[in-house]
Amino acid sequence: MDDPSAAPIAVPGNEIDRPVASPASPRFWGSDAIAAMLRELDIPYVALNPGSSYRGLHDSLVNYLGNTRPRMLLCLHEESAVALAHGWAKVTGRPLAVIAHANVGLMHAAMAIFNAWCDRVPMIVLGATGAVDAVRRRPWIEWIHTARDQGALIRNYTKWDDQPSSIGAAQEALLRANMIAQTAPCGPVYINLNLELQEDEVAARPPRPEIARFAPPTPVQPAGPALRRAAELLARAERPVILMGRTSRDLKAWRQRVELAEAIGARVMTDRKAGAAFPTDHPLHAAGPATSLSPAGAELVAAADVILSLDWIDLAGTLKAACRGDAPAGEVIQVSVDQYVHNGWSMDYQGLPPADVYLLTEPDAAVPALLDEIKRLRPNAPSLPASRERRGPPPLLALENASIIEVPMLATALKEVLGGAPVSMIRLPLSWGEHLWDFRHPLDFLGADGGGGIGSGPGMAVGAALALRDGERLPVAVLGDGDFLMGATALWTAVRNSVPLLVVIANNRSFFNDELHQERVARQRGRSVENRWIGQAIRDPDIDLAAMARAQGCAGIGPIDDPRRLVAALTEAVAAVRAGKVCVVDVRVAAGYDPGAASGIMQRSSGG
Ligand SMILES: Cc1ncc(C[n+]2csc(CCOP(=O)(O)OP(=O)(O)O)c2C)c(N)n1
Ligand SMILES: [Mg+2]
Repeated sequence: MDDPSAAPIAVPGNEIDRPVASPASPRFWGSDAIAAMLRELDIPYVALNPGSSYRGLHDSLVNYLGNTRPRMLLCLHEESAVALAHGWAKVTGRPLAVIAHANVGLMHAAMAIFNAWCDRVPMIVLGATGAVDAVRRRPWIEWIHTARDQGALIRNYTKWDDQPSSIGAAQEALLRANMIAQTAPCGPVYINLNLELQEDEVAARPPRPEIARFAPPTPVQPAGPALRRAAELLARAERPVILMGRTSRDLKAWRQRVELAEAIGARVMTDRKAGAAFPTDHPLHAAGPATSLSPAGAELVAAADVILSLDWIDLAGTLKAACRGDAPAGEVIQVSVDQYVHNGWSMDYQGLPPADVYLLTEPDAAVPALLDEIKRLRPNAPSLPASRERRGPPPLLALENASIIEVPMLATALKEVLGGAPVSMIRLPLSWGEHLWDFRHPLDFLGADGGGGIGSGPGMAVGAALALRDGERLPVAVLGDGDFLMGATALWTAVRNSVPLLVVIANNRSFFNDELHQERVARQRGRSVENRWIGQAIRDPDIDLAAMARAQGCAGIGPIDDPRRLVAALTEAVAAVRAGKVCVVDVRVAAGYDPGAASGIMQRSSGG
């Protein structure tokens, strides 16, 4: 087993939460072996909210490993702990560990785990339960916090779970968890560590597994007839379209996608639900990034003779909407391994798309292979079309003349304040229009929450900002007020761990998305649309969001409701973040969605 006294790595922020050394002792407990495995697996942080069910493991992390590699990130809610690991994974592609207390902690974590599942991010969730042996259970509390099959709480939206009953089995479970979580489609996995396993003393230290021999597999490289057929279709296509869905944050893969589109002159559509996949200001970028299909996107797909889906989220729904229910005229090439995690409980797999060629592989592996073939078949790339006119945010002057801040003005002001400085848009609100911000790098935008579970924004922003901390990018999250309020206490963890982050709240004082739904229903039923705000508006009293931020040690600015004060407020905020702070700016915005964003979300395919 690894010697925990071996030199700790310099994890930034390591200066806090330093434990005093415990007396040297040869004694060793089960949880020590489990903690040591987390270090072996090179997991830098564990996000957690404490609980006695894992007090053994907690002790091992602090007193055996010295709270270094991994280091604890105390969160105020399990949902934040999971969201934090989710945000981290969105940037790095790597898992953090999360520890959730027996059943109740896991129940709190559940929605966030669902988000991680739908977003296909790797994550290792550890849990615990009271003594399996009833004779050993502490009265009352350990009985209510013991469940027979705890993994069942989240089994329907995790890739794998286990409850090992020996140290050897726990080591193997962690190796397997690490491997499965990081094999595409990535996802959360869960290991439940019962009390005996953690708290029983171990006479002999178990042998150290050879971690390198249990690494996640490398992606399958496409080859053979299917690859050749796909390349032929693309090389001779006249109106090819590429739907760029879930892709990695890898810059080389980004450039290869650009090269592929250019090699065949394909128009590209991108998705707001996924991270940036293609430069939005490239002449071939023709639609998106949108949450749902825009009219421009629909036109593009309907007119295409070949459609290449790079793990596009809801390909069937896009084709159906674009072709008004008819089968697509173009030939469809599907590149995705997503079906490996489709199960009988969650319908997040979406409709079943037709696929004339199906490459069961990841986009990052498929693109270079397709490029090689295509370059042979079509050595001369077509010339690029003229750049598309992109609307862009309103001019700065609009802020001088307006009486109320519209959401697009947030983009105007952020652009003014940030200039050309590198930024990572960690999250954008539902009200944000696709034309407001260009993405030119895979880290320019990180996508959405995956599962549509509101409240994830703050936690994900903290996790992503932690992963971005040592880079040059300014981490920015523009959150809805509803999203912020459900997860606001996640920010304390950022302050505590010196993670700079800018949060701008598009505060329309409402769960506005659902006002639009109520309006729609009232309209359909011939009832009063004026009542759409009842049970939705977050007013009377208005909530002082900046004060909620300040209460946790963030800088808090606002409420800002005067358009003329917006640039000054954001200038102050960016300076605070550049000085290492977490800064929250509460901006009172007019309620309203970008028409493109709103229409698709509201519509049922039946027209309802
Ligand atoms: C956990 C959860 N509860 C409720 C919803 C339903 N819902 C979808 S969007 C939304 C409103 C979000 O409000 P906010 O973040 O302020 O954004 P806005 O719509 O006002 O722009 C709600 C309540 C959800 N998706 N997730
Ligand atoms: Mg709102």
